[in-house]
Amino acid sequence: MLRSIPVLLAAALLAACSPASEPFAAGGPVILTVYGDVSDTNRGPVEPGLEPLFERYGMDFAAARSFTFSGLSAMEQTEISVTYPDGGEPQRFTGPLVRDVLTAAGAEGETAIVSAFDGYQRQIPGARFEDHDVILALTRNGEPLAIGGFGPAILVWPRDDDAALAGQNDDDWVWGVFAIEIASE
Ligand SMILES: Nc1nc2c(c(=O)[nH]1)N[C@H]1C(S)=C(S)[C@@H](COP(=O)(O)O)O[C@H]1N2
Ligand SMILES: [Mo]
Repeated sequence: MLRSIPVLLAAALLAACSPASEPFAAGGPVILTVYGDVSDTNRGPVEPGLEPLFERYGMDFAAARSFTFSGLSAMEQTEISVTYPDGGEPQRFTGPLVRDVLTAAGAEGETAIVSAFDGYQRQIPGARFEDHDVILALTRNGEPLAIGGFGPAILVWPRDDDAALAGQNDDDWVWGVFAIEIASE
């Protein structure tokens, strides 16, 4: 009986090292996939029959950069206190700068097409993310964003602090973000 403990330990250690456990070691499920004109990829093509949401929206790629919640949380976080929705109460959002996420993916295109679960899409020039400290927010008021709410991530713009964004409406505040395509035009 006692002799089985080292065996179990060895099995557990082996399991911890096996490829099947890597997604957990890497921080749980992927919440964001950046595809299109990206050079720093970490996954291959869309898998037919296994990635129905990509297929539903006609998202096709040979390679892409995927990010887990933990991976995005481990990047430098920026906090933005801002009213959202427009005219609402101030909220405190945190997350990585969008430009840092795009840089991590090796994004080389001009435009980011940001897609949400519900099919809502916004085409945003990459320069907007250079000119403004926009974040891919993962938390609101200290709580991780939930799916069903704004989660897994929402684009948050510092419109109350960045004079050039004053009066911006909510159109580019995409919630439920799960994919970003980098395109040349
Ligand atoms: N995923 C997603 N994000 C979105 C929208 C949407 O329909 N889907 N609508 C945008 C607009 S136009 C506004 S005014 C705000 C609030 O829209 P909502 O009431 O549909 O959340 O979210 C913005 N972000
Ligand atoms: Mo809107």
